[in-house]
Amino acid sequence: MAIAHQFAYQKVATLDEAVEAITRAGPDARILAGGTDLVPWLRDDAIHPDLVVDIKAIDGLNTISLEGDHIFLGPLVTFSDLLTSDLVHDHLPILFEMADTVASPGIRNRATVIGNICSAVPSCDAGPTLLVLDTSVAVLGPAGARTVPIEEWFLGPHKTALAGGEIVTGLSIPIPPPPHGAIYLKLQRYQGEDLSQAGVTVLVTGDNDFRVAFGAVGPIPARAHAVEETLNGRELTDELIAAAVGLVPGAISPITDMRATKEYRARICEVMLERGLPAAVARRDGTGPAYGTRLI
Ligand SMILES: Cc1cc2nc3c(=O)[nH]c(=O)nc-3n(C[C@@H](O)[C@@H](O)[C@H](O)COP(=O)(O)OP(=O)(O)OC[C@H]3O[C@@H](n4cnc5c(N)ncnc54)[C@H](O)[C@@H]3O)c2cc1C
Repeated sequence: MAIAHQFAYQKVATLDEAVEAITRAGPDARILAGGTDLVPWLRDDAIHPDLVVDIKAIDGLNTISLEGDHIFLGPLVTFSDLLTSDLVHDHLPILFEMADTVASPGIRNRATVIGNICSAVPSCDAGPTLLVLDTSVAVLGPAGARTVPIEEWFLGPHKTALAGGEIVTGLSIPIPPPPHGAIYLKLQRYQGEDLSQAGVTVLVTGDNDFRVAFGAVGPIPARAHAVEETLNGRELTDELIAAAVGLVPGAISPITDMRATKEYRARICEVMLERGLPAAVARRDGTGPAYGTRLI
């Protein structure tokens, strides 16, 4: 279907210009990054913006940089950029593993990580991983710059902490102190271009500090704090894994939709955590499995 809705289009040269444009236009303005969500929504008549502000011509927005003990991702960093970045491979290979599960190369070449969390679809693959990494979302708006902790970012399906006139200018991701291990498990109906039926990211540090976040099994991707509290500071044993898995039903609220039933989603989350916990610990301890290996 062709795009039938009429809207103004503005290509901007700076982020300040982008903020000015969307502030002037009011709530019915949208930023255009990779367009992999925005364009289908326009085509399907699901959104009706008065103005679309294209930020793709702004120089330097696809930067991945090391800033002290953080990795910074600019607003035009795509999932393909994560796959090819040496910084990501060396410091946060979990971002590589997550990006490798997203869509197909054609989509990954355009789809930005920040667009993914701005769309705030419950199944967004970036969500659980950025949550366990305690990411900070940098925002610029008419009142200036501010930072939103990722745990306060997702407010509901398609709802974020972004206020009127604001845009996201970057993600600051702390690198957990070495040694650490992490894993992202994503269940899809088939390997390839399919959204998550259920996903979980597990991160473990040298002190057995565990972080666990689920995606696609609730209105927002979310940390499982009760699961983490049970695990924290303890050596992983079969009994501890069983105790953590027993807490999964209370940590998620899956629904039935075209991709899976809520019962299947709930069960598969238990299986994924059961496999993910020892695998994250094994990665931390240098015994694999290699990042990118699919365990589900
Ligand atoms: C065939 C297909 C398969 C897909 N498979 C997956 C998948 O497996 N996993 C997955 O998680 N997703 C998947 N997606 C969705 C994924 O491509 C998007 O979520 C993408 O990451 C969004 O980024 P974008 O740059 O394309 O954003 P756009 O489409 O340009 O924008 C998306 C939304 O974010 C806003 N936005 C973008 N950047 C900013 C910014 N800097 N500041 C403020 N607002 C901003 C836009 O205004 C818009 O509302 C798929 C999409 C398609 C079409």
